[in-house]
Formats: sequence, C-alpha cells, structure tokens
Amino acid sequence: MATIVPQAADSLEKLFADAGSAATAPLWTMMQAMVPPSPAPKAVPHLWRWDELRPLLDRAGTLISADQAERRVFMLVNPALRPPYTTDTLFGGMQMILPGETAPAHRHTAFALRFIVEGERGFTAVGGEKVTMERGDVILTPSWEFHDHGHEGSGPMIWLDGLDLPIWQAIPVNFAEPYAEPRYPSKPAEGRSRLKFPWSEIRAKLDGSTSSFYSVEYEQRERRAPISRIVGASAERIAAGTESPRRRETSSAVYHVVEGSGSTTVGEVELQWTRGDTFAVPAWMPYVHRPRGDEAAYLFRYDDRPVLRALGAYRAQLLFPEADLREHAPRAASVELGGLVFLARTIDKAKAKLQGTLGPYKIGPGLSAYLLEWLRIDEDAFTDAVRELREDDAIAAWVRAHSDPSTYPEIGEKLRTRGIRDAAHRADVATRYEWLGDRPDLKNWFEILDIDDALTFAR
Ligand code: 1HN
Repeated sequence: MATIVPQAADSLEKLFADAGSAATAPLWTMMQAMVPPSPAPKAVPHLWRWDELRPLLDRAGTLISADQAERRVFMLVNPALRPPYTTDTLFGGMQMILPGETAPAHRHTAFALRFIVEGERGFTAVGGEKVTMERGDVILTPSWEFHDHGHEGSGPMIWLDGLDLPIWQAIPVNFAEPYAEPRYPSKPAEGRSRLKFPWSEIRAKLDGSTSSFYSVEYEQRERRAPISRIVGASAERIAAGTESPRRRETSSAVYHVVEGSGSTTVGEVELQWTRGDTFAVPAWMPYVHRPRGDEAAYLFRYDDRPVLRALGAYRAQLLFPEADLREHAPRAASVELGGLVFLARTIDKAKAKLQGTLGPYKIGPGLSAYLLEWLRIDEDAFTDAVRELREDDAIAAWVRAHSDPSTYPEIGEKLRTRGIRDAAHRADVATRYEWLGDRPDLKNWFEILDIDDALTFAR
C-alpha cells in the first residue's frame, strides 16, 4: 500500500524563500522599481560655492603635493549619493596645481574635460600635445590618451574636472594605466588645438546673438559632433532682466558660473549662485535660470546628452518641442507659408533660438537674415512675434501685416535663385559646409541646404 506523505500547503512566502535560496527573485514584487513610469534620478539639486571650495584647495595645497596626490581634486559629491556621483551620470571635481608641480601622466577609458576657473600658464599635455590653460578655456582629454598637468606660471591653477565616471560605475570596465615617466613627451600644437576651446571664442558666439537666451554647443574641431560620445558641453548667455526658458531633459547637467550672478530653480529648490560656483541639475527636473542685477549671466555646462541619444533615451520638454534642431532639421527652404518660401524654416529657427536648441543652425548671416531684411522686419520683433503667436498661420498673418505682400514674388525669386557666387565665396562657404568641396557642381542655396540637412542628421 502506498503511503501518502502529507504536504503542507504551499504559500507565496515559502516560494519566495525557496526562490531566494535558488539565487532568483520574483520580478512581480518589484516591477515598478525595475521599469519606473518616469525617469527617476537619485541625485538632488545642489550648489557648491566657490568661496567654500577655494579655502579647502588652499589647505590641500599646503598639506599634500600634486605628485603625492596624483590628482589634487575635491570631488563634488551629490548629497544624496556617494563619490563619484555629482549627478547620476556625471562627475565634477575641483582640481588645483601649484607652480612647478606635476600631476603625473596616465590614461583611462573615462573621458574628461576641464573648465579653467583660476590662473594662467598652467598646461595639460594630452597625447603629445601641450595645451596652455587660462581662465574660461575648455580643454578635452579624450578617452585613452595619456595626459599630465603642469604649471609654469605663478599662483594656484584651478579647474573644474568633468568626467563620465558614474557611467563607468554602471559599466565597470573603466581602466587606467600610468605612464612610465611623470610626463608624457609633448610639444605645443601648431595652430589651433583640436583640444582647446578658448572662452573668448565661445563668448563672441554668445554675444553675436541678440536673443535674451542663447546657447552654444562645444563641437569637435574636426567635425560637427559633440565633444565626446558620452559627455556634451555648452555655454549659455541669459540677458539681464530676463530668464532662460523652463526646460526639463532626461540628461542631467553640471553648471559652472563663468560671469554674473543669479539663481536657478530646479524642481522645488532654488539655488543662488555667483561667479565660480558650480551646481548640479538632476535628470528630468524642470529648471530655469534668472540672472540678478544688470549684467548678463554666462554659464558653462556639461551633460550626458550624447550617450542618452546613442541609447535612444534623450527626451526633452521644451517651449517649442517641434523645434529641437539638435535632433532634426528645420522645415525645408522651399516650404511656403503665407506666400513666402523660407518663412517656415525661419520660424523653426527662431523657435529653436528662443529655447537654446539651434544645434548646428543659425539665423544670420544667411537666407533667414535676408528674408527678414527684404521684408523690412526686425529680427527681434520677428522673434517676439514667434514667441507670442506660436502658430504658423498667426505668425504668417503678423508678417503680412508688417510687410508689403506685393514684394513677395520678387523676394521669393531672389531667395530661390541665390547661390554661391565665385571661387572665393565657395572657399568661404566650404569652411562651414565641408562636404561642398566634393560637389563643385552645386551652386543653389536651396539645394545645398536640403543636402546639408540630410547629412547633418545622417549620423
Ligand atoms: C583624473 O584622471 C583627472 O587627469 C581628474 O586630471 C579627475 C577624477 C577621478 C578619476 C580620475 C585628471 C579625476 C581623474
């Protein structure tokens, strides 16, 4: 006769215990945590004050040498996280080197940028190229290139280090290698360095715009692409008495105040800043900058937009979501609106300009500037109308009311037929549209812009 072994009733509790012993876990108890309904950064908004960091660096300067430290850096640690997290994806640190010191050569898979905060005649040598540093410069250390730092001037040399270290916590295959000697052999670059972006150059671009908010992206010298595959950088100018557009993005950012003072509201938190301060904006929190006083504010920032784009995870909530020209081209030159070619394209660019998403585009000099000039419409007045009216039809009606429609056929004809005039003009234009060198047959702007739009977003 078979014996029946009595089985205690099974339960979820027992199941979970046995599942744990088998090195498994039920997904259904933590589904939300695995795939939350919206981006869920752990970092909090935070500001590091220059007048607090500077004395710490001074003390470190007397207590430890750059050689002993390898890198004399105070990490900017997000209060909700631990090192190396300044945001969930970005590292920021303040580094100091003193005259005559050497921070020895090494290389690592992590990418680094430096924003120079104080001092001059310091240098970073990267992959054999010696790059001098002064306030406001951005200097790149691409992945796996040997780099060391030195200082041939007087007084401390201080900079903000921006690295993608947190990414390498999630993908822990970041590795480093020291160089056999303290210095990697280097000599100054001939001409403009591929690794350096002087502040004067960036500031001139920012000041070249009449927009109350303007943003310029740092791009590789050799091609129109972000400075690295993981980290991007840009500079923003916010005019006195105005505020930046309110944004939120899946990218996080570390901001550094280059000039001016003011405040940034990030989610519920208000951060008060002045020159030299650094602050963290976590992913997906709405933020807006407001300068104080009667000076414009200039902010430098780096973010993780390139890697998010590569992962298909970049999203932004913008004032004009249809005009993110970092992500897609504006409407084609030939698109007609209100009886005018190029107007739709110019609206897209004006919207992008208002929210700092012009990417590789610009309003002038060029056909948009000619269109407005020939219509006898001031660019600022047009931009204001775009901001207020938003919709194509309303903007077209405004344009019609502020110009002479009998001139439209002639303006259209001039725009449609305009092109490259001669060899000198072609050479000048080819500095912006490099691919044109291979297409000597092309003259007409509308055709050139169509091709360039396609090439710009082919990557
Ligand atoms: C590093 O190598 C540098 O090369 C700066 O100056 C900051 C932070 C963490 C790990 C490596 C540099 C760093 C770093």
